[in-house]
Amino acid sequence: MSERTLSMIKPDGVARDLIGEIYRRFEAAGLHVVGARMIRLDQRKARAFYQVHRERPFFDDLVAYMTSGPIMVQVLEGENAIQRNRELMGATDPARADAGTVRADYGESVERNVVHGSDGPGTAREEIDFFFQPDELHSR
Ligand code: IDP
Ligand code: MG
Repeated sequence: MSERTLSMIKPDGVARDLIGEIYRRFEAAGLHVVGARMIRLDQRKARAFYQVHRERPFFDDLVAYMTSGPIMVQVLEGENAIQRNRELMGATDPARADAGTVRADYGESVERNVVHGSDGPGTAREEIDFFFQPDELHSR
């Protein structure tokens, strides 16, 4: 079933000019980029995006990291896009991520792990709506 997911290239990925490399991996895996934008999150927006983690000890550091520079936000569309993108990303902690995943190849730490991807259909819908209007998305 074709579905959509929200992806972000986090500030460390943009700063290291990994946009093209990561988009190449999406496209090679059959994930179409149907909407994309470069933005810089402010405190309010970063805190809102990561609401579910607000009680975690790393929350303030996470917000500081995510507001430290520009990010790319994109919507990926394809068969099993949510799961497929999570597979390309690898585990949250790059030290535990499978070889060949984005996080294993480029992640510096459990926090600075280069990419975000929605973790299920509900969060995918919410996260896409958080960043994009329907007319900004262009299905293949
Ligand atoms: P995910 O990005 O693999 O879905 P989540 O548990 O949803 O992982 O955590 C969101 C983000 O918060 C992670 O991608 C990472 O940047 C950061 N994070 C998660 N766990 C830790 C931690 O234990 N220490 C520091 N940062 C963390
Ligand atoms: Mg998550």
